[in-house]
Amino acid sequence: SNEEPPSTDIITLTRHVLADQFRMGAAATGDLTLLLTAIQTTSKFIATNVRKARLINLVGLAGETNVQGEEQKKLDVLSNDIMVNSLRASGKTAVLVSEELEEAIIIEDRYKGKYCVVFDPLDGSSNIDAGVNIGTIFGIYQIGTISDVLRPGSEMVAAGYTMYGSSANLVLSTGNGVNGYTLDAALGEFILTHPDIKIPPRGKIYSFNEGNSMYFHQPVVNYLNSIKYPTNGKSPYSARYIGSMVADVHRTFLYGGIFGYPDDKKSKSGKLRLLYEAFPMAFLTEQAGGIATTGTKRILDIVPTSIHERCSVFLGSKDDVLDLAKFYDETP
Ligand code: AHM
Ligand code: MG
Repeated sequence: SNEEPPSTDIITLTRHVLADQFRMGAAATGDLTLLLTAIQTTSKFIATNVRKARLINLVGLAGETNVQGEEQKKLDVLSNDIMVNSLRASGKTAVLVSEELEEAIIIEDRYKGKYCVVFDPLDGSSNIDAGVNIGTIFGIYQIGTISDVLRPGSEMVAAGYTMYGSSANLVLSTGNGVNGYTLDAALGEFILTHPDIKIPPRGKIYSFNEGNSMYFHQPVVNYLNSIKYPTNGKSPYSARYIGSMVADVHRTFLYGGIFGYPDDKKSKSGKLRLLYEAFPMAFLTEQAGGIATTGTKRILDIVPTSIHERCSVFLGSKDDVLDLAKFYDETP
């Protein structure tokens, strides 16, 4: 056969992150690598269960019981539980903030480490039951106390997401560019497949929920008109909207363009959550050479006032986001 022998020099996520830490020399203790190992494990667990969800009754409401009389767990509850358990057991965390939990979890002394992890265990909930791409989003701070959690996104030491689609893709930045890894299910390892992701400086795709148009503020309406009805012979942009932030952002990173979930007349602060949706994605966007803004200010500069607060989000290709920002500048 003409099949190539397998490479014996595969770059796993752990190997890649370790190499990065070696470069940092004495400053690196290996703690972040271990923490990321825990996150990888949760992503593998969630990926497996997303795939089996239909078969093992994970689809539907939490609190129901199955035919064996066991309590069913919704995928998002299950994903939250595995993340909390695994991050606590890693011994590397001090505080956990999850979209699924009203209050932050303070890790007991026995397991206490120096990192705070903010996460949305399973984002894109409206897509779960239809089998459409969903994902996990996470951000990591190095901290001491709970009050430290309310710090700007620019202080994150790492951020990433895992997209559960035709394959599981983990995209990660530890502050030195962005890399994408694909889960090799047979090996159970995330393998480097997308080294040094850079967002194209301009794209041809916009990704907004235009069903909210009647509530949009004028700068957003004007911007969308400008790309749908371009002057001087340019072609209009294409629309792509999945409704899972992870999938819409992932496509934006690879193909370019702009993703937006603005605040509007109805959702006064927007919909997306600052700590565990906007911050990690903004961190990755900037690390990949793009821009992430609320329309008027850099997302990573926002100082949070509460753990579940929301914010307006536009991110993607530099030139496209700058075009959008111009419409905000022009509106008094
Ligand atoms: P969720 O946390 O309830 O899943 O909501 C977040 C999701 C994002 O993934 C996505 O960008 C957005 O909500 C889509 O919202 P909408 O359905 O209003 O377009
Ligand atoms: Mg969410």
